[in-house]
Amino acid sequence: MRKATYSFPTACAVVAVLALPATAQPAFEVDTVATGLSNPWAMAFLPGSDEMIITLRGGDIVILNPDSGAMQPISGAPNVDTRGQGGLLDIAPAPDFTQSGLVYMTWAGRVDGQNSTTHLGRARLDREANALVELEVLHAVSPAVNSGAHFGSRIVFSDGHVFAGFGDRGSKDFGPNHISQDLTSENGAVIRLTLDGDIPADNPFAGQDGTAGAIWSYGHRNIQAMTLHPDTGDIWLAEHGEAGGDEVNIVQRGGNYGWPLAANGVTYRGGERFAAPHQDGDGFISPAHVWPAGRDDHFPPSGMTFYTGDAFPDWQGHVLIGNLLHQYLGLFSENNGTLEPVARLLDGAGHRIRDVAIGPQDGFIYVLADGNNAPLMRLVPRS
Ligand SMILES: [Ca+2]
Repeated sequence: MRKATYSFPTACAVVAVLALPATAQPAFEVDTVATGLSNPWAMAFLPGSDEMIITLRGGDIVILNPDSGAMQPISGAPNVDTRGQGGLLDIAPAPDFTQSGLVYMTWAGRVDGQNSTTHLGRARLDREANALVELEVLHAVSPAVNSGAHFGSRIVFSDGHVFAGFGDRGSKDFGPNHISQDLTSENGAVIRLTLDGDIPADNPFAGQDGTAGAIWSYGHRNIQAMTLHPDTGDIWLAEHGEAGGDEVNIVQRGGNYGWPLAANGVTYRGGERFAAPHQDGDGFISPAHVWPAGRDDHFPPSGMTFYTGDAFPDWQGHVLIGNLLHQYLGLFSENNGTLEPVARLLDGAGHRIRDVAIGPQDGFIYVLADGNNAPLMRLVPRS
């Protein structure tokens, strides 16, 4: 395993005061909670504690106290394959974390020879030993592929099950045999498993010949965000398109989300269309929101969450989505499954955004940047 390096954080410091554009948005300050994170990918607050757990793509895990800035490395992370976009990816405490201490993770791992795939596993956090112990691989996405691209991935818990979303491994076969349209392939899909990693008998394709029973929805390109709607309980996800065509989707059981047969993006080279854009009646589930083709407009998403805290009352029920390429945190209003852009937060601050979370106690907006010397920031209302 290749280990990344990281440094310990400095104490919290207010580094900038940003006011939003002239609309009636609340002003906020940006605290730097920690600095020096080496390619962080995901963060989650640990229920029953003041701490958060953060993955570093190179294969390390740290626990951070966001108020003191104290950071503790945690041993026992899985072995990861860091080629390309691989490495240690998402992390999420189990629904019964306060009793079980279990955390679920996804990562890119080598399977055989040059072939790698996204793994879903869990381990128990022994906080006194600063270790993850009893690591179990619950599922390895099939088939493994010789590619360093598009591993996904995110984890959410719903309905007593674990859901995880994956990518298409960068396949450029834009026809009907694409890996995301192949029901024997779990790439480019959302899967649903029991918390122990078994395939539930009531999954849409379970028990059918020529299908992978773990699949819940398919026809996705590269899922980078998954979160639950706070009122409906629906799973929302965000996925990267080709050049443009980035999408937010509301996940339906057995749904086909169209990639690459319906796509609003264009090819990276030359910018030509390779598929009809999503449209009603095409047999695919249209996105809740789609960004158009064109490199200046597109919105390669990272983490996504609904705002549910008390610190920014005007933003209750709004959606926050990180934008990697254009380096801001998008704020959107949501109404009956449609999004409207409201503001670009942290625009001009110079950070690719990797993940976003709401502090369960303080309601502050925690924003994890991307990069080899990345900060964790939080947005705090300006008093
Ligand atoms: Ca789609």
